[in-house]
Amino acid sequence: MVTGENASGSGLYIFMDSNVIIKNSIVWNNEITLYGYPVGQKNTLTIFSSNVKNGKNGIEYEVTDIVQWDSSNINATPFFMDDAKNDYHLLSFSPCIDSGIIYKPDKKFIGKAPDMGAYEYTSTLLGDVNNDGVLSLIDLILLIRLNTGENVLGVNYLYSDLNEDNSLDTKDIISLIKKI
Ligand SMILES: [Ca+2]
Ligand SMILES: [Ca+2]
Repeated sequence: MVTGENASGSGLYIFMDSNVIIKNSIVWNNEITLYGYPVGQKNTLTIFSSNVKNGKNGIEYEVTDIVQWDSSNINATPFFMDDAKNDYHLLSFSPCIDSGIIYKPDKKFIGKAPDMGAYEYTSTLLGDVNNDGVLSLIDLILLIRLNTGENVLGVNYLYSDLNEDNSLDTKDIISLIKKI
């Protein structure tokens, strides 16, 4: 994630014949610059599944550079918790939640897909196993699957432990049934 960097008026400088890939990131309140240094160098930027302020127009580059801009990118206010205080956790209604791409099967995320930015949004609702902000039958089914030892992708482990005894077991399932 690159945000609010003021040095040299830019968030990210790409130069010296670089080949940079940006994914699942937020580039906000600054810009990406592909810089032709030394003169005549060709830089390549591939960017996908990211939130870039002003979209492709937020990227400065020279004719020798290549920008591979993917349609999975968005240009939408990220709604950080408190960016004035450098808290870049996402608020529950952030468009960056679940908008990233699953690029590594073993890379952990919470919800349907990874979030853009540095932090995965975590619902603080106890029992919200699928991290969608509500308690429903889907959470119960996921919790039962977890309880059988299945490795379920995208679950909110922390908030699956309903009785907060540091173990996932039938007690949590019963507790969730009572809440739904
Ligand atoms: Ca849920
Ligand atoms: Ca438990």
